[in-house]
Amino acid sequence: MENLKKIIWQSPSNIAVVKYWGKYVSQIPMNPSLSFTLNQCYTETKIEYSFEGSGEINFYYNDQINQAFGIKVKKYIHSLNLSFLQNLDLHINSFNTFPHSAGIASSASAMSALALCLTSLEDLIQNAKRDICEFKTRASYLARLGSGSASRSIFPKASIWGKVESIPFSSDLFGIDWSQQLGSEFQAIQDWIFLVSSSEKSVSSSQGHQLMENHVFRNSRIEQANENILKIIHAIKNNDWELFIDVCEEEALTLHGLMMSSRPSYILLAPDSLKIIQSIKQFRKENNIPVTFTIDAGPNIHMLFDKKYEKQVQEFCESEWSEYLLQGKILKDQMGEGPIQTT
Ligand code: 2P0
Repeated sequence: MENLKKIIWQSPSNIAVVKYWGKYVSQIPMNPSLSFTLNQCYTETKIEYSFEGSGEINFYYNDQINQAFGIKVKKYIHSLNLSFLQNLDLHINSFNTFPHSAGIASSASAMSALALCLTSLEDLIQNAKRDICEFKTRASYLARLGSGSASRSIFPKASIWGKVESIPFSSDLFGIDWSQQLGSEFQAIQDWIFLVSSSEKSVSSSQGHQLMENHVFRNSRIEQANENILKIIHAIKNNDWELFIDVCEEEALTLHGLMMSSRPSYILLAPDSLKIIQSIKQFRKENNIPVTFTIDAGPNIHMLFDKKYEKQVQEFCESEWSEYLLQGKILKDQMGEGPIQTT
């Protein structure tokens, strides 16, 4: 395409400690969720656009046409009904810094990066004078429509998505920036991800959310998540790692418990997932170090701890999980500052 202009955003994945699991129509979550924004695990998306077009969209992943993603992306963009796109041709190219479908929320980073590009394009073409706060809210709103968890990736450090009565501005429609609320002991959270398996997930998140619709524990799960978000907010604000650990692990194991008790049921944890969980608990108990874990909808284990314990955690990995270290199967990430526009 001639006369191409471009927009590039890098947007990270995030890890939820109170989990979004179950939704109503239009991507409205059944319960509020809270996540930490990651740093190293991100998607970079470039949109090149030209004005003389007819609304054509081409999607490339790593510079190669990707049919499966392309269909999803086109469907998403069309569903947004953005009138300013009518006469634009879009040439979209994306890459991830981490293996997609590895159980690291790739849809969160991918959809948030795309939504940020679209929001920038909207600003540019409609000459909108949005402040940064309004810009992020709009991007988060658009990201949610692509993937619920993506609504939280827009913000630095920590985000809440879903209405919580006691949290001003919280909403089911977009995530909010919760970075200012972190206690001093939660300023440097590390997330070391044990890549137990990087094969395709046996159940997609969309299928997983659907399983909640008629789940026998549905109402008690919604109640539990609403209680847990208040507890974890209290814990993070007040540097209460003990309470944080309790809630974090309850949420992770509940998510898998819900999948195991769904109809049909799914077991996404692998033998190593359980071994890693047990060894983290043992390490915590023996050394009195506040390290915990969470899990997404897959077998990988996210080990969370404060940066000041990095040396001890490294020693733990070397002694207990050396084969994981040697094979590059421990991805060392940490809480990050959120998306960056590079062009
Ligand atoms: C979360 N997950 O809160 C939960 C915990 C996975 C486990 O949100 O259907 O890809 O695109 O809205 O956001 C994964 O689900 O689902 C997810 P859609 P999404 O991070």
